[in-house]
Amino acid sequence: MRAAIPKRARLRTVFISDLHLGFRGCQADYLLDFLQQLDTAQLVLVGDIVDLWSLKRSVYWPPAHQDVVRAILALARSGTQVVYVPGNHDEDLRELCGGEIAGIEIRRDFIHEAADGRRYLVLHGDDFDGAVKFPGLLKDFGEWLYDVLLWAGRGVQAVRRRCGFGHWSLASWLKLQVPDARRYIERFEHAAAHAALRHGLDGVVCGHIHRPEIRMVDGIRYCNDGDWVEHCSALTEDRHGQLTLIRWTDRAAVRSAAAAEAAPAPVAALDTAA
Ligand SMILES: [Mn+2]
Repeated sequence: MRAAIPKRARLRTVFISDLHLGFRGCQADYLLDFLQQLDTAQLVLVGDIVDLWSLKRSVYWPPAHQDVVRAILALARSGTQVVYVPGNHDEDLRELCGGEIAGIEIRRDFIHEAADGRRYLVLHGDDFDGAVKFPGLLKDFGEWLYDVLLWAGRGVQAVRRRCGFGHWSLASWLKLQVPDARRYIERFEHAAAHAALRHGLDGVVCGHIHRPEIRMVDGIRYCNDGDWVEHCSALTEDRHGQLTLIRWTDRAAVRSAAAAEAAPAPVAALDTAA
C-alpha cells in the first residue's frame, strides 16, 4: 500500500533541507520516492542539498543521487517554482545568490508569505552557529561522531527492516539522550525565533540541526523541516497556509524496503492535515 500525496490536495509550498547528496548518509531512495509523487506550486530547498564538504573528502555520487537531482530539475521544468537557499555544506553556491540556474532561483534567505498572510523568515540556519556557541573542537569531534553514528545506525536499520520494524534513527535517539545536545537544540531554536522577531515576522523556517519541529518559541512559529539523513521529513504548506510536518518513512513503502520485506508495513500518517 502506498500513500501518495493526493492530486486534489495540491500543496502550495514544500520545504526540504539537509538532503546531503554526495554523502553516504543521504536516504536517496525515500527522497526520490517523495519527489516523484510531489505536487506542489513551490519547492524550497533550504540548504545542505549537495554535501560539498563530504564530496571534497571523497567522491561519492551513486545513480540514486543523480536521480534526485534529475527529479528536482524535472519539477522545475514542469512548472514548480523551485528556490534554492544554500546552507553551510553547499556554501560555495552562496556566490550565486541572486542568480538562477536551470530555472532554479538561488537566494541567501527570503521572506515567505503564506496563504493565511503569515510571514516567515526562510534561511538554512548555520547563521545561528555563532549565537549557540558550540566550541570549534567539539564541533569537529561532533561531525566525526555523527558520521560514525550514521554508519552504525545503518546496521541497526538493516536489522530492524528484516525484523519488520519501521524507520528509526540511532543518531537522532542518541542526541536526545545527551543533555548538551538538547541545550544546543534549544539555544538554536531561540536564536532562530529571535531573528524572525527582529524582522517583525510571524515565524521562521529553517533546517541545519536535523531536528524536524513545529512549535511556538517566544511567540514565534519555529518550523524546522528536518533532514533526509535521519528523519526523511518535509514541511508542507496547504492552500490555506496550514503548515504540517510529514515523515516520508511513515508514508511510503520504498522499493528497496518493499523488496526486503515479505509484507509491506502499515502506513501511518504523522501529520494532522489531510
Ligand atoms: Mn547545515
